[in-house]
Amino acid sequence: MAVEIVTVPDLGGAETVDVIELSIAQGDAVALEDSLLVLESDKATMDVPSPFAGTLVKFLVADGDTVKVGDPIAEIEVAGQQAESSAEPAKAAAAVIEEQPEPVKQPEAATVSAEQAGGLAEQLILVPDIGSEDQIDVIEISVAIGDQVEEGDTLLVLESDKATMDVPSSHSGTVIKIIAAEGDKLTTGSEVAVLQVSQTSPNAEPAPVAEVQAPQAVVEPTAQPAIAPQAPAPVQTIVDAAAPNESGEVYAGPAVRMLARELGVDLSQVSGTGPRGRVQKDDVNLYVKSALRAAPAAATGSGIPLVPAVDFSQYGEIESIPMSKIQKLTAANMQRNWLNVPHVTHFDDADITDLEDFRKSLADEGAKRGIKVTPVAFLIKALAAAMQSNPIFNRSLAADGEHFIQKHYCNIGMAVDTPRGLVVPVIKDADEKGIWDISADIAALAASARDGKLKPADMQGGCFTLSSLGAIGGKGFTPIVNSPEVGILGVSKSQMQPLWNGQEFVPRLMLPLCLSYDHRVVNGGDAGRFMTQLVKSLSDIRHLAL
Ligand code: CAO
Repeated sequence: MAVEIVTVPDLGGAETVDVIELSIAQGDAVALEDSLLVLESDKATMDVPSPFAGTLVKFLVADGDTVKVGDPIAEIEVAGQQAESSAEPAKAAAAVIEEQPEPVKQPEAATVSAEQAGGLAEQLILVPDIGSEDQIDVIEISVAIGDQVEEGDTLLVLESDKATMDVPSSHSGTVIKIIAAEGDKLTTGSEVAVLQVSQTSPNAEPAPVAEVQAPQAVVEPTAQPAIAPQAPAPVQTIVDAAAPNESGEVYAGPAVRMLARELGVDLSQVSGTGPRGRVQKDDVNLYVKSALRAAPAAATGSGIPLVPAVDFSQYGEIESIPMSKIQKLTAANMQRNWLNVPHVTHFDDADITDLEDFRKSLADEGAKRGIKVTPVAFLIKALAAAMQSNPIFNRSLAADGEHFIQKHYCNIGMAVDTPRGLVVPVIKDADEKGIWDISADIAALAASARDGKLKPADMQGGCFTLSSLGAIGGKGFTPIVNSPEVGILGVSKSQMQPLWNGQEFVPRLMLPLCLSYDHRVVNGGDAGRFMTQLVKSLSDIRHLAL
């Protein structure tokens, strides 16, 4: 074991720089080229990558220190090396840098571990010349262990603040090890992956340099010989950190800019807590957390102000009653439909005097059949007929907002009031059924609904919904469309009313009908025609036989 001292490398002209970030902690394992700390000059930030693999014994500088070239900055315990006496750390460090063996692979590194194994060899793949010495973030690993790759296939993607770069494979083979990881910083010659290649593979020549997918400038691939990485340049200028982005004078490094992009954060809105207001990752995270906390207080996802929570107990005794699953679903569906569908409700009354006489006349027959015929059966029958004549009511708006879906079947949902909440079983093929069959379906489905025995299939496939409150009361209401259906008929309580027949007022049983429709699909004229037909057939049910 030996303790090596890392010193401040060439600063590219700057005399002194500030230590603005210690990237790792004492005792951390350090791989070759791992960033140890970040220095900052007036113009740029610089990562100091480790020239050794080992364990960080300690930093010799602290956050905020000012340092110059050659100053000792860290001690790293390197495995498998003899200790060297170093009375003067700075000099010793310099010696270490000069004398250390090449820490990365030599030119033949591209085939370094080409151990023969039945005609197969291991091939180390390196980052080819990327045209700069910048350390660039790995934003995507494009392959997985076991993948078969061809020469030129992308292995990973690098992203600087100006461009993304695909790093292609210089060989064809099977990926057996991925060395780089997302978030790593790589530069020319960095190790990417190990492939198992055929020894007879002719592609000893390496892949061309990555194509730079910069928005404006595409750097043409350059044929390169096998990368012969040098000992890692200990300092790489990352970015002109003082350069403002489009949104203003933002002082942040590339990793922070990438994080902000990923999270959709406008960096100009983030307060930097680093030296000279530099925005750090923690600042971005904190900004996002605060934004998320603030959002619910101001609005829901639709930007609709929330109803403020009220502590009702301050006004009297209360109890909290858990909602059933059906009640929660109904609440969500009603809100969704109410917010999404432009509703219009059209009102009319049907004279059901004759219908009721006829219905009552069926009582004996119904008793024999064990079927009770209620007004709802006639309503469903009349609705099915009106949908046949007005097929626009049997449409839905396609999800793309550019098509109508015309249904050629006619299933009618029926709202059922149950102790657990509102459910809507569906009477299938209502257009093909007679009053007896519809009545039987209504009774069976209403019973299943109240007993909680409806199956999912019983509630699926509806084209239109009937909500009958006639047995309960009311003069009219505005039902909410059960989207993606486009219409719903609300029925209130029938009442005897004086009706002018042209000569005199006569008592007639009038049934209030309320047709709500989705005005994206149905126009007022469509609704008027639909309702008129409905009123006509309920007023004279002989029309239902036509
Ligand atoms: N006007 C006056 N009386 C009416 C009527 C009307 N529009 N509709 C039904 N009635 C009468 C029936 O004639 C029946 O009386 P009789 O027993 O004397 O013949 C009685 O009311 C019961 O009828 P019903 O409406 O319950 O008949 P049904 O079994 O065919 O109804 C169902 C089934 C499921 C529609 C009904 O039970 C129900 O749950 N309705 C509530 C629907 C609802 O909650 N809608 C609101 C949804 S939005 O919140």
